[in-house]
Amino acid sequence: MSNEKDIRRRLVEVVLDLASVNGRIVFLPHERLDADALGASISLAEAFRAVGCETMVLADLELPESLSHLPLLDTVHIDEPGLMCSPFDLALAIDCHEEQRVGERARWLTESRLRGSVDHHVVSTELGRLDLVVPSASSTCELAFEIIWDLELHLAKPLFNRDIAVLLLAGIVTDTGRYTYSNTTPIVFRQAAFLLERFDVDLAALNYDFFERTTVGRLQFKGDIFSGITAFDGGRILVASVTREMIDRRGVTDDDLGNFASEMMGADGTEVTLLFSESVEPPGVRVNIRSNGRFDAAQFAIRYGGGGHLRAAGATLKDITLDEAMESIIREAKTVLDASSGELRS
Ligand SMILES: [Mn+2]
Repeated sequence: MSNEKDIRRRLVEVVLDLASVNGRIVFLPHERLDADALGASISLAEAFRAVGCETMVLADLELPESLSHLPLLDTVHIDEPGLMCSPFDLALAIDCHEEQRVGERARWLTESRLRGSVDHHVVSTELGRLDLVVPSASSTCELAFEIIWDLELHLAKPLFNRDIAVLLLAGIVTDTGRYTYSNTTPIVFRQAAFLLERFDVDLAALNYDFFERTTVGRLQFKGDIFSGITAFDGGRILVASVTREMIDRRGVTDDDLGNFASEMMGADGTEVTLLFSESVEPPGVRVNIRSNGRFDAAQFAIRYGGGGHLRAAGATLKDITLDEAMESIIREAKTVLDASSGELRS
């Protein structure tokens, strides 16, 4: 098995080869993209373009309002059926590595000459030669930083710029919960220090936009969700749910429900939180899973066709009602939690 450094070197070599012939590279952030997927996609696209490649970031839908304060959003293209463009030399899935996580856009992975990914989720499919998947990394933006750093050193030419700094910090700040989650390592602080020393980035404004800015409707929506929390297993599992009616009533979007699932983890004695929501695109029921690390959220999500990390994961179940999904997943979560507690006792 190749290690992370080998794969990164290989990826950089491929990019340099493509740069010498104006090769074409497409970046495919996962569906329902977040700051990390978008930040890494645009940063890498900018850096690879600066070394001579033609690049395109291709998202599945219009970008959510919650990301509208980020730079370079006008460089992002939205996929549509029959989108005409010449074939790509390299297609990279970003912040995911499975075809199903990019939905309809998976055709670009299969039709491109080379394919790969840059990701930090738990591996759930077989990886190829250009799949840089590092579950110990805080974020895909952390990996994007390393790739751009390698390119800078190799070419002895500055590639980071202020926009890239903002985008990388956006992904790192959100995926580490502003440097509070267990994935916050010395590496992320070193990267942040480098970016802040070199560029004038307003970190306080970035934090405000991601974590504090809200609306009255959103505050009321949060109250609706939290007032409906139910405790199972003596409070070890906390469950809440969101119907379309709740979303419509408050006039909000369901962009960042994961944050509510994380906030619920703060309740004393909680080991797992499950936040269920009726999803329109893709249709079905979404479950956001958070854990204190004793319950493997990633492995649990993979059973339902989802994925993620040890402490934070999610899945979307198709052709199922909210009640059905809740009943079967809560039952299964109890079984898994009981089994893992048994292992700890023995
Ligand atoms: Mn991420």
